[in-house]
Amino acid sequence: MELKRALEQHIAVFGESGSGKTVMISSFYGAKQESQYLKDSLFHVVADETGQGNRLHRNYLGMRNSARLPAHDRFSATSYSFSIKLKDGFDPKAMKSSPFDALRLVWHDYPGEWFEEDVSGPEEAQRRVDTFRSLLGSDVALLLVDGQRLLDNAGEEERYLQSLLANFRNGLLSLKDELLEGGKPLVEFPRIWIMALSKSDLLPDLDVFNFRDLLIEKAGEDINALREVLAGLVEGSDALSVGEDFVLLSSAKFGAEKIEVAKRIGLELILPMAAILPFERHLRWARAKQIPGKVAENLLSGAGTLAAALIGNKFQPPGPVGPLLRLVGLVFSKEVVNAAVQLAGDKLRKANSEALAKNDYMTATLTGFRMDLEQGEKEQILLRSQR
Ligand SMILES: Nc1nc2c(ncn2[C@@H]2O[C@H](COP(=O)(O)OP(=O)(O)OP(=O)(O)O)[C@@H](O)[C@H]2O)c(=O)[nH]1
Ligand SMILES: [Mg+2]
Repeated sequence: MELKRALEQHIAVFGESGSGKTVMISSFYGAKQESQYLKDSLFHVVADETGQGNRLHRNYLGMRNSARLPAHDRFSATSYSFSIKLKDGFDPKAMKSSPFDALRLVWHDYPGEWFEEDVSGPEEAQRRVDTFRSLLGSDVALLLVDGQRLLDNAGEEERYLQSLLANFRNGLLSLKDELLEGGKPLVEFPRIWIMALSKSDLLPDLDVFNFRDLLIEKAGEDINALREVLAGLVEGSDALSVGEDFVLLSSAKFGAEKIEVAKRIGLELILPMAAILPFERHLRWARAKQIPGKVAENLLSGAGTLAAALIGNKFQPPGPVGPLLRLVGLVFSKEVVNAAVQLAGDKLRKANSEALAKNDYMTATLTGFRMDLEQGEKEQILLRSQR
């Protein structure tokens, strides 16, 4: 079989110690190994490193079966690579016309201590910079806001929120000189910074709008300040969303005697957010001419292929294309991209069931991801930027 590119999406997760990073990735991965999931889903999620996958799975089983929490692994920044493999039964013809035949998610954990505290020596300082560099290829970053800490500071949440955001800001500033070689701003950099409430099960009355309002009311200035720092790191800083998207997450319901891993919130949105949000957002910015050329090229290189896969590879002869669309993908006509961008609501559901009927699993999976995002908004656990 002809070997094609995997569409690879990276996501960076920033969270302080105890904010729930390890539990989250364990719950994300473990849930996808449950027999019911394997049966129902169109794809399998497989850790590219077997040992790492087993560790996450074991963490999950420990929680599910014995209410045992994963050990803290402070300071250990790790990247996890997962392949999203389509289940057998897809139509090889549909696959053949698809511009890629696999998806991959790379998940980067960045420990918040490296923002909170001074590093212990030059070696750790170097590791901190190297780790940050390794996640620069991520399109999406999640900034974890710890639900437990919000509860602990009920009524004066600003105390926690302002210090959290100040830590992130100062951490980034302290990395700046080493990140920017010769002071040159970065082209490749996460441009969508989502505020994510972890442990949202502890705040059952808070929907995503309340979460947004709380952040804006109690720490709006700090979000602005963080945005300014991030803007100072990147080329084309108009193409940047900081604190404009919000999501609620919970990895399980934690009781004294049991941990109910089936009661998750928002974890099903992680793959769709990583795969689809950048596509939608980058095209929108490109159309609004918010991106300078070099940046556009970088951001849009995958968009055309994703557009084609989303609408089921209805390839069209390349008519005259403008410069933007030439970047989006040489062979993709304006119609393909427009059709993909505008796919929503009933049209989206129709495209999804048509793809399913044709056993075109790649299109079905990607349209399914977009439906997940719409559903997340309906359930008020996700709020996407309108910009
Ligand atoms: N209620 C609730 N508690 C959670 C959730 N996720 C994690 N916790 C609690 O938070 C603790 C810390 O979670 P971890 O995942 O270990 O945190 P971490 O971010 O990996 O922390 P470090 O390894 O120290 O960087 C867990 O032991 C749980 O008690 C959640 O979704 N809901
Ligand atoms: Mg951890």
